[in-house]
Amino acid sequence: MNNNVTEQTIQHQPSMFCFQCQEASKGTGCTLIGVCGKPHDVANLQDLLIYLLKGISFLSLDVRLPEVLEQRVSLFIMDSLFATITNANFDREIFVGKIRESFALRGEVRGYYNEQFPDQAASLPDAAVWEADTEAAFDEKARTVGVLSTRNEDIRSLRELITYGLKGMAAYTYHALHLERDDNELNRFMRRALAATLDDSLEMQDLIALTMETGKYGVNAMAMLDEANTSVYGNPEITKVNIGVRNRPGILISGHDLKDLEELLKQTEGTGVDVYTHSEMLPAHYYPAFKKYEHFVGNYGNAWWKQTSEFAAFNGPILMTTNCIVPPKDSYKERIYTTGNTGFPGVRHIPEGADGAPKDFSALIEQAKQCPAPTELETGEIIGGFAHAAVMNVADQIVDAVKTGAIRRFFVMAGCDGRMKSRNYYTDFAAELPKDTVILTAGCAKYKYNKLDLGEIGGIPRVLDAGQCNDSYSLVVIAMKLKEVFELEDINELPISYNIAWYEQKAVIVLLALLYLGVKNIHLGPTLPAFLSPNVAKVLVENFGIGGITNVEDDMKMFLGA
Ligand code: SF4
Ligand code: SF3
Repeated sequence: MNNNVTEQTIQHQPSMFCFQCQEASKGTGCTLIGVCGKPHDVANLQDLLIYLLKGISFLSLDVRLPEVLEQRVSLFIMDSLFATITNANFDREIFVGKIRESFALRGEVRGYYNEQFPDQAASLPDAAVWEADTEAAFDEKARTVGVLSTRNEDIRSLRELITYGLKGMAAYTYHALHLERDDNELNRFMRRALAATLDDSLEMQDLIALTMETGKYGVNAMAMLDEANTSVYGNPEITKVNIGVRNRPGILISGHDLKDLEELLKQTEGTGVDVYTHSEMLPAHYYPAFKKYEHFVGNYGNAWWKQTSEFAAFNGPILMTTNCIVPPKDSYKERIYTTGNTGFPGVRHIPEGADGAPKDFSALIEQAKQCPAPTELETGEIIGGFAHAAVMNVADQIVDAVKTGAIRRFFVMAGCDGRMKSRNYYTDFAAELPKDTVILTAGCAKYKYNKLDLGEIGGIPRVLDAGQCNDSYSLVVIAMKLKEVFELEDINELPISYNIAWYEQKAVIVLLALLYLGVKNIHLGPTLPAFLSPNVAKVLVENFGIGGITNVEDDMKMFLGA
C-alpha cells in the first residue's frame, strides 16, 4: 500500500529521518533535508525534544506535583509538541533552548519522582535521565532517538501515528489556552500517550487502542477550541468575504490564532493600516467580533503554499501566527514576522507581552505605514461561515432539500492544501461533482475549489465552508444533528461521503477524531501517510474502510455507486 522504511535505510544512517507529513520525500521520508525546507539538524533536534517530552511525561504520570509545576509541565509539553509541527518552526536556536529548558523542568519533576518512588529511581528510562551540556552532544544524541530508533515497523508506525495526533491536538489546545481554556484531563492524556510510546511492552493492539483514545481526546480538544472561539468571538455567521484590495497599506495575517488577530485589529485601528487574512485565517471574517473593524478588509490570496508569490505581491508586513510558514524569499524576508510557536532564523519574532500584557505589534504597524498598498490579485467575494450554529439556523432548508432529493449527497472535502500537482485532483473532483451534491469543507483544502462557480441548490451554496481545520468539529456536529433529524442509528447511514485531503499533523488528529466517532470509509489523499506500515494500514482498511484516491472518474463512480 505504501513504501516503508527498510532495514537498509536504517543501516545507511540517513542524516535525518522525518515522515510526518504528506510531502515526505519519495513517499517514504525525508533523509537529507525536508521537502518543507527543514534542515537535518533541526529535524533531529525536534526528535530529541520529543524524546525528552516522553521522559518528562513518564516521570510526571503518577507523581504528585505542586499545581504550579503541574501546569508548567502541561504548558511545556503542549508548546513543544506544537513547535515541531510541519512548517511551524525552522529555528535551531529555539529547539536548543527548548532542549535546555526540558532538562531543567525534567530535573524538577524527577526530584519529586525520586522522593515519592525511591525504589524506582535506579531504573528510569534513558529519556528521563539523559542530559548533556553542549550542542554537539545534543546533535549526536538527536540522531539516535528519532523515528528509526523503533525497529519494528508496525510499532514504529503506531507510535508515530499517536505522536502526530498529539502534535495536532497540542496546536488546538494551545490556541484554546490563548483564550484561557484548559483541560487538565486532556493534558494528562497527552503525557500518558507520550509515555506509552516509550513502553516496549505495549503491542500493536495496545497501541491501536491508544490511537483511538487519541482520537477521543482530539474531539475534546476541537470542542474546547470551538467553545473558546465561539464564546469569545461569537458564532460564525454566513458571510461574503472580499478577496480584492483597497488602496491603503496593509498587514497580512496567516495561521490559526484568533487571539493574535484580535490584538492586531485593536492595535491597527485608526492607524490608516488595513488588515487582510491569508490561508487559514480566512474564517476569522465569519466571526461577529471581527466584523466591527472597518479596516479588516478581506482575504488576500490562497492557501499557505502560495505564500512565496503572494507575500511578495502583498507589499506590506506579514504576521505568521502558526504553521504554515515556508522558508521566506528575499523579496519579502524583511516584511515577515513570526509569533507564538512559529519561527524562522533571521525572521523577526513578536514575543508574548510581559506579565500578561498584549503582544506588541507596533513594529509591523510602523513598517506598514512605509509600504505601498497590496497589489491586486483578484476581485470579488467568497462565501463561508457554515459552522454548526449557522447551519442549524438553515437546518430545515437543508433537511427539506435532502428529503425532496434536491440534495443527493454531501461530500466532506475538509483538510489541507499543498503544493503537489496531484492535488489538482480535488479541483477536478469538485468541478465534476453532480449538481445535486454539496461539499462540506474546513481547513485550507478549500482553496482547491472555493473560487469555482459551483452554484447553489435552492439558495444553499454548493460549497459550505465551516472554517479552519479545527472547525472540522463543526462538520461532525452537523453530521450528528442530521443523524438525529433523520432518526438514523449510525452516522454512516447518512448520505455523506468523505474525500479528505491531508498534509500535516493537525489533519492527523482530525482523522483520528473522525475514526473515534465511528465514521467509516474515509478516503484520504493525495497519498496515504508514509508512516502507515502495511499492517497498520491493513487494520485501518479492515476496521474503518479507510482508502486512498485514484482518479476523479473512477472515484466519482465509487462514491456515487454509479
Ligand atoms: Fe519531510 Fe514533511 Fe518532515 Fe518536512 S515535515 S521533513 S517535508 S516529512
Ligand atoms: Fe492548512 Fe497548514 Fe493543514 Fe489548518 S495551514 S489545515 S496545511
